[in-house]
Amino acid sequence: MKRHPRPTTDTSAAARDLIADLRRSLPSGALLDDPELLATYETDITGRYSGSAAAVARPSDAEQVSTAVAACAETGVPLVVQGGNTGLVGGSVPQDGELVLSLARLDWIGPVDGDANQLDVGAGATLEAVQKAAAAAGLRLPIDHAARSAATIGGMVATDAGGALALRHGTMRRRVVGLETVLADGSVVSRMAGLLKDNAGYDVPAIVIGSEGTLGAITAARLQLEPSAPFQITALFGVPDLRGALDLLRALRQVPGLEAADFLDAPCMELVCDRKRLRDPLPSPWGVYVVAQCAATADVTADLATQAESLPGPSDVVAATDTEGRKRLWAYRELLNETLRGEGVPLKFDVGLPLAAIPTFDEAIRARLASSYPDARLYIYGHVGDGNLHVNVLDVDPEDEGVDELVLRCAAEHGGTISAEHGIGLAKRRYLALCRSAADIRAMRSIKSALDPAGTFAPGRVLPDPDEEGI
Ligand code: S2G
Ligand code: ZN
Repeated sequence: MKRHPRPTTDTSAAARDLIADLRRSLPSGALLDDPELLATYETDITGRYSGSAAAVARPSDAEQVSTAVAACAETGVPLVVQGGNTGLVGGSVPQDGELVLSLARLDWIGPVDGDANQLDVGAGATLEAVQKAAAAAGLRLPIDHAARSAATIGGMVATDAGGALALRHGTMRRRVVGLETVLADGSVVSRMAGLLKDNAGYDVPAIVIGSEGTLGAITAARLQLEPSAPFQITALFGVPDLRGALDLLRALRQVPGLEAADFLDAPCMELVCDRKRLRDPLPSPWGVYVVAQCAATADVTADLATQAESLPGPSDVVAATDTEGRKRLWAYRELLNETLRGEGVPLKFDVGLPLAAIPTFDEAIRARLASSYPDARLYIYGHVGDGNLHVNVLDVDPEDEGVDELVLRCAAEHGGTISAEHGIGLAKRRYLALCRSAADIRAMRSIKSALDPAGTFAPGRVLPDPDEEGI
């Protein structure tokens, strides 16, 4: 388990001042400092990142968030903002001595604005709760991923989360039409009108979206919903390899309403069928499995069949249009993450690649890992439609950063990014220069020093230490 390094300043005295301050200024029950109660906030979902919190503040509204942030600024104790603690890059758990600012209690969901098909939600509302609220109004929040029951909207906005539907609907950024955020001095910037055209001044909310809690604490968002699609079909294809998956994707783009094209390789399918006692989805094994989904206003089954028959290479397919049938087909893909966590501490990578580079990246990463880590188990899955691969490596010491550099360098060499949707956090900050220029990183530093000059928000996340820039 990688423990966060101790922050440079001695925070024990400052932490005591902070705790005393917050005891006075927050409602009772809003501050936890009993070590027994802190544990769940201190370790991430993979078990790879952990630290010890000075305390956990659990405000229930933006004003209390502002109070907590101002107290941290006053006492010099850094903070880490936490939603559902489903982050995967060590960005949502404390370094030793930090305050965890849990926004889970800001879980309110407003009424749907039926004129604009928009919805105001608190940062602590879970994705699943918001999806249900939208469905109750005959609408849809077209963003989804397997951690929906725990992941919060605030965390998803802070990381500009992607998920399976980004292929057609874009990432979280495209859903946000209003934002409220608390900045490092405790001031609250609120733009929740939801105007689709509003270019009055700099777009401060746009800078905070995707900043992973390093520029502000997001307390609320206004989300753009879409009308529900009356017809949905999920099809699970077997193809020989990732080149076959790209041929399939090209064909599926002709089908109206294509919104997702996820994949899993043969080791993934074998593992999830074995550990979750699932029947093989197709009569014979394939090198790669693609789970595609279309949501349309009319039945597109025939269009899908036509495109499936047009493929240049061998393939097989099983499809479903009913809710339970579609869930069964998605289960192979959705159960993968918990299955992999059940095997030990997975080293998880989330790279984005130009589509054409995916097969050569896949070949290169397999060869390099086999040569440097012959005993490692490798599982590759993700969202082939938007070039986002999740490379999961098991049976390697979680402290061994050699794997991180090998995978991330390989992605950069293939013209890709070291983070497509999970973010940089603490895990990848050393590698940012692999895919961002020095000028780009300098601009990021200017933004950080302008909005958080004292480094109150999440120090050490996203931006490399100056001496680390050489990677
Ligand atoms: C996925 C979810 C997080 C994980 O399954 O698409 O982005 O555990 C991942 O890898
Ligand atoms: Zn993903």
